[in-house]
Amino acid sequence: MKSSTTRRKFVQEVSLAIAGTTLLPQVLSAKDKEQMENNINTSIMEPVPSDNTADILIDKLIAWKVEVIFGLIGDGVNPIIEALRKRQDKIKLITVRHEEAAAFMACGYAKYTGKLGACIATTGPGAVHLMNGIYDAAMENVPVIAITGITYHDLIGTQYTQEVDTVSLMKDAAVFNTVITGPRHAQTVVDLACRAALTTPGVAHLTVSVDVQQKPLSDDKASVKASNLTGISTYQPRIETPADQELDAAAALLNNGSKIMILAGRGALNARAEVEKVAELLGAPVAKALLGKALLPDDSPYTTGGTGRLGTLPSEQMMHECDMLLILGSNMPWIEYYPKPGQSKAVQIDREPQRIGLRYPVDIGLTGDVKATLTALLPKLKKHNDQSFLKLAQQRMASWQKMLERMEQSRATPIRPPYLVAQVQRLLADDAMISIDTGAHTVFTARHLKILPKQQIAVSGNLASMAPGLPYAIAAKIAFPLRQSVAMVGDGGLTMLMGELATAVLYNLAVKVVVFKNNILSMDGFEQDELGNQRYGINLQPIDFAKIAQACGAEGYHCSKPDELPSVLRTAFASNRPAVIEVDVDPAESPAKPDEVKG
Ligand SMILES: Cc1ncc(C[n+]2csc(CCOP(=O)(O)OP(=O)(O)O)c2C)c(N)n1
Ligand SMILES: [Mg+2]
Repeated sequence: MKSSTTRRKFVQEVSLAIAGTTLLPQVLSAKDKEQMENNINTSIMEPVPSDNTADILIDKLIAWKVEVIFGLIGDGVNPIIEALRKRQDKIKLITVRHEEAAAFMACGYAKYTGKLGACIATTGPGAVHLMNGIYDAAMENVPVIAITGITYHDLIGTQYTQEVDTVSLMKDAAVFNTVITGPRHAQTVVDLACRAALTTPGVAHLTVSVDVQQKPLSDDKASVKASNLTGISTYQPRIETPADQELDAAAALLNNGSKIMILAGRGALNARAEVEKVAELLGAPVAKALLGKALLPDDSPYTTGGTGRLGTLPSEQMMHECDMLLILGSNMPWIEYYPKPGQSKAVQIDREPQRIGLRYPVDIGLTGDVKATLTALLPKLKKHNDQSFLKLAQQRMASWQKMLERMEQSRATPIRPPYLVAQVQRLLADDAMISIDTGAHTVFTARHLKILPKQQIAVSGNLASMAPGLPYAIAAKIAFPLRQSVAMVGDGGLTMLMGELATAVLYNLAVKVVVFKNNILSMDGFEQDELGNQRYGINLQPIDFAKIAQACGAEGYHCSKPDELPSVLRTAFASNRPAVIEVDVDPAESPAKPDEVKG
């Protein structure tokens, strides 16, 4: 412990609820959960008079069990960086090459762990760079705290160098967003920010003038009203369940359905057992939104796999044939893949009341945590004796899988993306963390990767941004160093943030980056075709990613021959260093809609 912390007095025993409980997929092992429980905070520290705003801010983050903060330094946050330096035994600063990556990493870290992700950037350009990753977290209700600097407190509004109003910048995305006015204020407001990020969940943003960051507590005179106010570093996750009569009404409706379909998303990730029980009881197949892919393994008899634009044909067919839809924690955006209006009754369970009825006109909307609500609902559901709808789904899935397997076995040259996904799949550990970027390769990976019960995926689902694949993979490896971390990325997306290969090397993170190299922005090419437009602006000047990787100090591999792919991947995956495997894939392979996939 550093001298400044030894001086601190432990004043209060408090408990910190496990961060983001409701976000946690069940794939976390007992060991992971134990590790998280060990992270329960048991004490908060009372600042001493010489502590400045930055010290208090970082001590508070430590009290909230933030162990890692992703960011990039700058003179707008130097005092905060100094506070981090002094506490590096408790909180680690991971220095990135681009702040956008820092925000994606904070978001990815939170997605994989359920804990609070954290990022830091200097004022002006640094803060501006964060924004894409901030929106990624905001649009998926991922708990992230973002720290930025602002100019000197008496130069605000004077068009001073790098002056950006970072509160305005974050306004649209943040659930908590304020200026820390001094060390006293930091004592309350950091707690409020962390609690807001974890309970909403979403992005909390705190910004501090660079000179205020250095102001000691002894120099900060309390206002009359706030003299005794200090915060408390605790929170309880919001686990709501609907009222009993609402559950009765939902059960009555569901018990009346004959062809019942379930659509499940990210909000159901922690409710695998409950979803399986409902599916079994109601004879209802489960279509998984992309963000809910890890909810059920792809070989589960209850699932028709993905749904929507990158889903399966059986999901689409069953959705279009059901007479009862149960939506669980999903906001799946592709309206045309829901039942036709009027075709089906619907019950929706979502922790956010604003999401009820957003994509489909439901008959009953229940506001509540999916796991807790299903637990309360299950005893009210009657066993559905007719299982023919589920059986039909299973038959359709069997022939769909056969067709996909034909594609996955094709050893055509150039390499077909389904073959690449299948070859990667063979090397994935049972508890691998798979980060997917945005593009045609997202469709191939979502469709052909058969997820296992303990595996996790992270993808920019709602923002659908290019470039998070590598940052997510880095964050995953930092969160769980012993687990395999694989990024499936396009050549366009990787180019955007490939500087982070140097970050992986710096921290010796053995991430495996699989590049679908087709030398085009393929997804958009196909979208242009669909519109009947001529292709324009899609070509990428080819880059030798293997050499780029090597130049960064990572391992770089290239493969263009189907027969060589298994051994190239095996070598790259066996290494304990970061590795990029660029694979020349067929740019003509269409990320087809479910009903257009041809084996
Ligand atoms: C930051 C950002 N810019 C642009 C887009 C629009 N877009 C979506 S997919 C895509 C192409 C991605 O190309 P690449 O990474 O090479 O993957 P591919 O489609 O070739 O598999 C583009 C331009 C986006 N989603 N995000
Ligand atoms: Mg591409």
